[in-house]
Formats: sequence, C-alpha cells, structure tokens
Amino acid sequence: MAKISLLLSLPILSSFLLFFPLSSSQTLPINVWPKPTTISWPIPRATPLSPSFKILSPYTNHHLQSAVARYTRLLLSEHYYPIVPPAVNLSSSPPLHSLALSISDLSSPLQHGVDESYSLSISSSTGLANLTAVTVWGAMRGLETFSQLSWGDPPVIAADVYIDDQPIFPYRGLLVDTSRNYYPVEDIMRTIEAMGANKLNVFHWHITDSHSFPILLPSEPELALKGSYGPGMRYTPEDVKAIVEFGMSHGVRVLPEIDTPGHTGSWAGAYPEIVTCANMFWLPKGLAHWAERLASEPGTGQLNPLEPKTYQVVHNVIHDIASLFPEPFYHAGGDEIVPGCWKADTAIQAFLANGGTLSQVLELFVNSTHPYIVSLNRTAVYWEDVLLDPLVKVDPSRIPRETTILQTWNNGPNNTKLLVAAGYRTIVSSSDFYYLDCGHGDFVGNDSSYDQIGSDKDSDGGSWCGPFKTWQRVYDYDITYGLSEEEAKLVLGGEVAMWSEQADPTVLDARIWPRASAMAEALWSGNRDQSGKKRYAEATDRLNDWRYRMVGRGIRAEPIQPLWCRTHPG
Ligand code: CP6
Repeated sequence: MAKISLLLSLPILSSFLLFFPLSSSQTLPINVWPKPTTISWPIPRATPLSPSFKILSPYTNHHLQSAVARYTRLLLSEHYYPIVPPAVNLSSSPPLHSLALSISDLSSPLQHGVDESYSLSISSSTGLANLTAVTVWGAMRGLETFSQLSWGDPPVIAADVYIDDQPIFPYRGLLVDTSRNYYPVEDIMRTIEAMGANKLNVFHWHITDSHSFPILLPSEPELALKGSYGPGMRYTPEDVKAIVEFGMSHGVRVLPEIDTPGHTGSWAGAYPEIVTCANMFWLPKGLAHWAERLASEPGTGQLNPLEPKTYQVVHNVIHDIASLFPEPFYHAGGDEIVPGCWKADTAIQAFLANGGTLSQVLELFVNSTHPYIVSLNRTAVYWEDVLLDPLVKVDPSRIPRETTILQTWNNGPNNTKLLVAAGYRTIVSSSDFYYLDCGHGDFVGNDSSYDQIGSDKDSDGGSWCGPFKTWQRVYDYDITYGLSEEEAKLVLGGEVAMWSEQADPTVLDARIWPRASAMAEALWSGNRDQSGKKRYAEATDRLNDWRYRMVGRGIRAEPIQPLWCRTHPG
C-alpha cells in the first residue's frame, strides 16, 4: 500500500517528550478511534518501543497469525506523527519489548454476536504489555487499539495505560455496491482493511443489481458472462475466496447480497425469459422514459415469480453464493419492486386480472426462496420494503422472525420502530444519515423527464440522492432513538452505504472515509461523553488525527479541516 506523504512539518521527537503539566480536571487525550469504552491513563507517560519489539502469540490460528505479523510490521514502520503531539514525558524505564496475547476461546467463528471484547495494559515499570481477549476477533480489535497508542520515529507507545473495551452494537457494517460500477479486488481489500482499523465488522457486498452481474458463479456462469461489464470486470470464485479470507484476517465478515426479485435487469442477458420488463432494459435510454425507473436504471428488470425457470436459476445462484461465502447471513435484497415492471408481463397481467395482487406475486417469490436460504443454514436479510412497502409487501408469516433480519433505508423516523415493533431484528441504514454516496448531483444527469417519473419525484427537484451527509450528521445519529428498551434490543446495529451510481475506485476512499469512521465510533462506544453530552469538540480533534493516520496507512480519506485548526488549537 502506497505511503502518502503527509506534508506535515515533522516535529522532532524530543520536542514532544517535554512534560507539559496538565491540570487534574483535564482528561488526557488518547487518540484512539473509535474511542475505547474505558481508558485509564493517569500519568501522561510514553515509553520507547524496542526495535526488536514482538507480539507474543502462542496460537496457530492463521487469521490471528496474519494479524499479528501485520501489526508487528505496522508498529515498527508506521512512524505516525500526531498533528498535536501528546504532552507526555518519556518513561525512564526500559523500552517495551513485547505484547503478550492471551485468548481463552480460539474456536469461535467470526459471525454475528461473537465476543469482540478485549483488555489491554501497558506497564512501564514492568516493561510488559498484555492483551487479553475471549476470541481471536477480540484480540484483533485490541491489536488495532495498541497500534493507535503508538507514534513517532523512533516509535514510542503510551505507557501505564489500561483499557477495557467492547462494542455497544454487534453489527457495524459498510455496504459497497459493485454493480453500478466495478471495483477491482484490491480496492475491496483496501476498504476491508480500513474497516478493520475502524473496528467495523461487516462488509455488506451488494454484488449484483440491474446494471451489471459481476460475479462468476460455477453453476450459472452465463449470468456474469452476459451480464458483467466485461471480461476484466468479473469476480471469480478465487477472487471471492481471497476477499473472504482477507476479511477474516481483519475481523471483517463478508455478507453477500444478490438483490432479488427487483434490481435484476442484468440477469436478462443470460435469461431474458425470467426477467420482466427486460425489453425496457435493452431499450435505448430515450425510449424508456415512460417506464418507472429507480436508481438511474435503463428499466429495473425484475425476476418473474410466475415463471418456473426463475426458481431454477435463483436456487443455483443462492446455492453457489452459500458455498462461496461462509457468512451465516444471506442478503436477498427485496427492495424497490416497481409495479409497472411486473405489470408489463402478460402472465402477471392475467394473474392480476384473476384477482391476484402484486403482494401475492412477491409472496410467491419469497415462499420459494426464503425456505431455500434457511435450508442452507442461513439467516435471510431483506430490505425493509418486504414489510413496509405500501404496495408490494409480504405477509409477516412468510418471513419468520427467527430466520429473518430486516434492514431499513427509506427513512421515515418510524421505520426502525415499525420493524422492531413487528418483532424483527433490524439493521439501521437510514439514507438520511447513513448514505455516503449521495449529494454530488442527480443520478440521471440532465434527464429532463426525470421529475415526471412519478414515484421518483423528489421535493428537491430531482436530486433525490442528496444532500451530502457530513461526518457530524453520521456521528450524531442515535439509531435506537424513540425505541423502548425491549425494541432497542432488536436493533443489531447500523450500516453506512456506498451506492455506486456516482462512485467508482477514483473516489471510493474519500467518499467513505472518514464519515464511516463517525458511525464506527457511534456504534462501538457511543457519541456521548460520560456526562451524557455529545462529544463533538473532542471527537473532532481525534477524528482529524485519525484521518491523517489513515492517510498515512494508504487510505485516501478526505480532510475534515484545514491543518491550521490543529496548529492553532483552542
Ligand atoms: N439500489 C438498490 C439503490 C438503492 C436501493 N437499492 C438506493 C435508493 C435510494 C437512495 C440510494 C440508494 N441505488 N438496489 C435502496 C435500498 Cl437515496
């Protein structure tokens, strides 16, 4: 990963090892992001990191071994200079030689609800540091924290620090859409690496949509051969395995989404007979204006639930995905059914003429796919629409609460409340707070007919994907606001979303970071200080610093302030 020069005037080590007395009321700033739940650093002291520093780990788990090797390398090579160096004095004790890991449960797999807690202590008098965790994944969280406690060249590390840490929410996700635009594997891996550094733990991979089908599946290769953007724009099974493995080495689950039955125009290249309004999909843009459209699509394309062949293909797809991804959640989509697209099909027209409803059409699809997903030992995740869409939704009996999780997106202050009140475990990704891709213009450019397309009409005149969400807005969002204690227990966590109609690798890092970091902290340890006040000022300085550290690690996170703010503090 390329090191990016920070262009900072680098203070020499000795200048920040001077002791600046702090009044007793002042809390010592520790620049760790997300902030640990409890930190004790009573004396502002640092100790040099020995050039032969080692992480002592007797364990053979290879994901852990890979993390240990990575953090050892990082600790000895990072040389990060905080913008305002911590006011510490250098301990007179010998340098820190090692960090000893102790893990009690080596076999817990990386899955929802796994214990991510850890405790970390760095003692200058004994020259020893200890990291204790229940699981390998908790140990990875602790290693990241340890790495952020170190700075300078030659490196020093905060000493006489004691940290006890665990997340508030077990699900802390980031969605990346690889259908609207293609992302090479290395961009996905860099993103996953940054997620691990921010203690985010679920990479929600929105693999397919109407625009392209970029995954090569062993039993349905035609879908990608006909539906991807081209030969260089397909994820092979080997790519997927490498991404999943990479995720494990960073404590990040890879949750696949194959969006169905809507958002499937790209399936029509291989199987036109199973996709309704597929003809619209291939129409030149100018001729498709009358169609209801979403997300700048040429016509959404929807799988036809009345066509038996649909299930043969969908079952093959689900089967292949379940074999490629060990993740116990399977995201089946279910969002944004466009009535006009199904109504364009003659068989569906006949079904409706005989008294059937569009909701029943969707139920047919869910009845055939949900049990199949469950039969493969997966929990099905759907977008909220399957329950909340005013026109096309399923009866809750079709999506049992034990095997179904619902994900919000379409706002309404009550959406989360409606889902949890109905008894569903819920992932919160309200677009008003957590959609990172928006705010840079209209999805469909200067398409003047766009505002007349009815369902997409937006009060702000067409740019329905805005406004830009600031990091403060992301940070401020309380995902369980207005819920009873019982209801709040069903909120598994939150997820920021990087849809990609207006994003590709050139803007990926800056569009995601550091705003995803804001959610990462709010979900890990909250957005308030001990007195219950939102911790904006403190968080601003710490996030600014964290952003520079990420840039140094090769993540091109966007700036949140001019440098001046930190060289002229207060
Ligand atoms: N694609 C899919 C999208 C969106 C959704 N699903 C989306 C909707 C509104 C906004 C941003 C993205 N592009 N498949 C909704 C879950 Cl503002």
